[in-house]
Amino acid sequence: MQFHDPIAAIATPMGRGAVGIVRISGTKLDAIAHKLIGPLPPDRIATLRSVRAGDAQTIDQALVIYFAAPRSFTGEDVLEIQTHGGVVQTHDVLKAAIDAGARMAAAGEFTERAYLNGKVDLIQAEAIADLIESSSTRAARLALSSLVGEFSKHVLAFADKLKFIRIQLEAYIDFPDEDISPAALTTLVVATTEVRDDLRALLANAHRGARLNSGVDVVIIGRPNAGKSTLLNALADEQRAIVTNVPGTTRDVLTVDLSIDGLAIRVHDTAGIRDSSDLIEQEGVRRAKQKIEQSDLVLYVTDAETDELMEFISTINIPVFTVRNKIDVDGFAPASQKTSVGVNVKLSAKNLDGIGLLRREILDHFNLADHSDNVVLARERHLIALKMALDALDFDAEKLFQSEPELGAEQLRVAGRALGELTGEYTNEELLGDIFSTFCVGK
Ligand SMILES: Nc1nc2c(ncn2[C@@H]2O[C@H](COP(=O)(O)OP(=O)(O)OP(=O)(O)O)[C@@H](O)[C@H]2O)c(=O)[nH]1
Ligand SMILES: [Mg+2]
Repeated sequence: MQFHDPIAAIATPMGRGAVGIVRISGTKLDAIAHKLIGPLPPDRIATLRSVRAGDAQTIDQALVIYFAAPRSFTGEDVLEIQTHGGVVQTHDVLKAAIDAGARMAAAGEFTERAYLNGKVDLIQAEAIADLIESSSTRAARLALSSLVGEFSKHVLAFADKLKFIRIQLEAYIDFPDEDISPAALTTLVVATTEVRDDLRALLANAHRGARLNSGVDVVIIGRPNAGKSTLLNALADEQRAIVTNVPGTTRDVLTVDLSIDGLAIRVHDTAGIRDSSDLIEQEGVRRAKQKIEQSDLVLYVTDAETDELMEFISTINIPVFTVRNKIDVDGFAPASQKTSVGVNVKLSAKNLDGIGLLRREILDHFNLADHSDNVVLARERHLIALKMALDALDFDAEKLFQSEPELGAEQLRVAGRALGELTGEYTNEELLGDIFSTFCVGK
């Protein structure tokens, strides 16, 4: 257990509430406690105390709980003071804690200490932030599963397996006169292949989880008057964009955040694409095209079987759903059909006919329609590390282990190291700074 100087912060949101919690963690807590609330109360027993400011004046009656190291969130001694949750009150108690010898905690510093003291690994520490930030129940559940160690468990198991294979391989390297026996070779090759396959599956699930975590960008494009803004409103379930029968109504990109079955989606409505002499419209068209590059999916809205945008659409190199709108006019039934580049959907945005179909196809496209439990809530950092491990294992094990076992062992080491960086077994200051600085103060 490492001990650090005492830090303090308000752990509850700013503003008025029934309680406001001031949390203190570190060494020398008894000295601070003495000035603040008298002797430390018994470990883990909620105790009512008077809280005193630096000038010995009583500033609050509060419930205090002392968590003796190492059985605390940070692994250090922790004192929690549950004040009456007024803005002034909570700040006064924090100030008193500072006057008594603590210093203001930096963002994420409590969690960083929990990590440094081995209470959580890096994936779990990140999951704490993701749980707090989660925008849907599904994302919250996944964050919790990471927090209790589900994601880490897989990663650690793979790392262990890789280490085991490497040690076996190195045993052969140490005795160069002996050829690796066919049976032993087969075992190592099979084990390596297994790890590689499992890692690939984990990466795929992590990709799905990353989308749940950060959301996806979907851009609606098409000719003027095709019904793009009407479609946005239909997806958003409210009248967000102006709809008129005047072609060229939308100019600015209008973004609406919505959630389909737990998937956070940013939908961008854009100006109808056409050659226009109107300066404002030209700029709108430029922005529409620019938005395509930053998106994960294009909804190409058209109200005819073909239009002059077709050629332009075929040059887009991200997935495109062709949304044939206004089927109420032509008398088509709502329908959807998967194609090589995306999906064709027939709907009426105005009559909300077929919108459910489109929603389902979007979920399906991002592979989130099934509620498989294997999804892990991943961050970009996790995807990179998993990919690095997978790349390191991209070799013909049978050939390499026989012909160049040293190189094989090195590749296994690199893969293991990438997994170690994931859990925080190997890390550096900069990475930790990046991760914990995004936390809120008091966490
Ligand atoms: N009959 C019918 N009319 C629709 C449908 N969807 C949109 N419209 C009508 O088509 C016209 C244009 O709709 P918008 O949603 O403004 O079209 P847009 O593509 O955003 O147009 P711009 O912003 O000008 O590019 C409006 O009069 C809508 O009411 C539909 O499904 N059926
Ligand atoms: Mg519009």
